[in-house]
This record gives sequence, C-alpha cells and structure tokens, in this order.
Amino acid sequence: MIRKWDEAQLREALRLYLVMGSPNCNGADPYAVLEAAIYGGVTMFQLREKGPGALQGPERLALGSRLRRLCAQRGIPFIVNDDERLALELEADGIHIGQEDEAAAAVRKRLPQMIVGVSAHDLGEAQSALSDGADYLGVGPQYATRTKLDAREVQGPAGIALLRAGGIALPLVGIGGIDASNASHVIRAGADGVAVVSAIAAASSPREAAAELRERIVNL
Ligand code: 3NM
Repeated sequence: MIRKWDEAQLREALRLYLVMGSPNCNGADPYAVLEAAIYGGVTMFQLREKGPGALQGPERLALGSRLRRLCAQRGIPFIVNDDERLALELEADGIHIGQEDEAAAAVRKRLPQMIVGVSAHDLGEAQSALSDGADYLGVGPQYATRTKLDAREVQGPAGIALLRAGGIALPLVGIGGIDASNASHVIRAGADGVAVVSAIAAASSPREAAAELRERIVNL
C-alpha cells in the first residue's frame, strides 16, 4: 500500500498539530482561524467537531470540505476525529480515534491508506495501539485543560518520557493544556510535537499564537 505520508514526513507534520472544530473558535470562522494558523506555522490539522454547538449533518460536511481543501492547498495532512464515514467522504489523510472509540485494529484494516492516530494514556494503551497498527499517538492530558470535559487525570510530560523509556518509538504528540509557555517541556520529554486546541483556536491572533508556539518548539 502506497501511503502519501511516510513516517519521517509524519513526524515532521506532527510538530505543531492544530486540533479544532467550530465550538473552539470563540465565534470566529474556523476557516479563517485555520488559514491564519497555517500562516503562523501549523503543520497538521484535525477536525474535531465536538461538544455543545457542534455542527451536524450537511453543515458539518460543508465545513469539513472547506477545511479539507485548505489543508490540501497548503500541503498539510487533514485528519478527522473519530468519524470514519466523514473521513471517507472528505477524503481525509487520516483519522484519529480515542480509547472509547472503535478498536484501532478494525479501523486500520478498513482504512489501509489513511494515517491512523490513537489517543493513549499509558504504556499498555500505547503498546496496544502499536500492535493495532497506529501511525502515531496522542498522549494526554499533559496539563489541565478545559477543552475536553472528560479528559483523564493530568499526567504531565513525564508520561511521555515513560512511554519512550518503555520502548515506544512511534511518532507521538502531547495534548492537553499546551501553550507557548510549556510546549518545550513536552518536546524535551520525547514528543515529536504538540497538539493544541485553545492556545491557537481561541487566541485573539491564531497566526501569532501559532508562530510563538512554533518558535518555542523549533528552537530547542
Ligand atoms: N484530548 P487544549 S486533551 C482533544 O488528553 C483533547 O487525550 C486530550 O485542548 C487528551 O489544547 C484534549 O485547549 C483537549 O487544552 C486539548
């Protein structure tokens, strides 16, 4: 199977990963937020249209196709959170699934061409994701977050160091409460990059917020 993104490209793309849906944008147009964030230096995008006020049905599809097109134009991977049908409809580059979602192995099998990301919270979950064929892991929450109401207990970057020490070499990002003040700790613990929602999507200038984050993680 020829995949569009090999592992080295994926590691690079994970550097600054924006995860977002319309409820995270403080009323701003998600297209404008994503466009600005890409100018600022975001290298990968996940559509996570979840929570109160999330778009459904045709509106969700319409937003998804606009954002999908923007990512294609800018050459960054477009990932869909937890919705296989939407990922296929949008011809996404990948899908991200949580521990509560369908088993990663089944998704991997049905979507051999896609990047498959899995949320993992400890070594056991990371090992299962690896044997299920995950391409990358999201590990969190690194710090306290108000974006995901059912987030697990804060584990801090030490959780990432434990995965690396336990032999997990897969590309991975930290997620949860990450901003320019703490991103470097996450990278130093062994992450390839950081995944953020509010630090960029809810910023008064998503472009500047992305640029500041990028500056902190690139110049390490
Ligand atoms: N997943 P913010 S924390 C989507 O721990 C998500 O797996 C998490 O939002 C996990 O950057 C989280 O605004 C929300 O804190 C991250």
